[in-house]
Amino acid sequence: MHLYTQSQSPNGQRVAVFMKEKGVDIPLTEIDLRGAENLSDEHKNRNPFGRVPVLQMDDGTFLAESQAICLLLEGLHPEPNMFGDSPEEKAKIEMWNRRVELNVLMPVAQGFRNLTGFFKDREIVVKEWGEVAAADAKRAVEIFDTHLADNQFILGDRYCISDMTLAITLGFAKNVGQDLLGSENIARWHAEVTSRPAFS
Ligand SMILES: N[C@@H](CCC(=O)N[C@@H](CS)C(=O)NCC(=O)O)C(=O)O
Repeated sequence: MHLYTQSQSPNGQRVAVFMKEKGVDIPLTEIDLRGAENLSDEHKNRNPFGRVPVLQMDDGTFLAESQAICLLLEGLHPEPNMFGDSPEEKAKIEMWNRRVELNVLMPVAQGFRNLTGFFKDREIVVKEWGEVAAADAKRAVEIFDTHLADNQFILGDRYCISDMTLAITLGFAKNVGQDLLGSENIARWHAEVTSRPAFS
């Protein structure tokens, strides 16, 4: 296997932290996003959407989407379990992970892209859209904060991939000027999650 990624990017971090949780080491190539290497024909041959991370599997085919890559690694390295055991637990983890991706990760990313213009060489940047997206992320994090008042982790006392996705998203958000770590329960939970060895 070979991983094409950008280690500082939130989706690159999702796979990197997941690999550490599993104790898996995969040789990797860093793709220069700033320099638009991800938009080259060579990379679009790996992923026509021109995004990272992408995993080249042993049969030579490519697997994109961080969650799909993590799911493959979960199947190959079942312990520690990060996607759930019972059908009910798996479904709840999927529910929370989608909530994180759709309501926090996506708006944080849109806020970053449209407020900083980081990718202005390849897309139209709308500052007002960035402001709306950042405000949407803030509102969603308030819901997570309320939830975490009564829960050690997102799924009660059970650490799972949804915690990982949210913690990485909020760490990235802080680095790009959207600090969403201020509320009490989020701060307590984030400190606990990021103290795990996989986050070191
Ligand atoms: N849904 C995809 C999103 C991948 C994605 O948006 N990756 C970003 C880095 S976090 C990227 O490649 N950006 C480059 C660009 O937009 O040109 C996943 O989960 O992997």
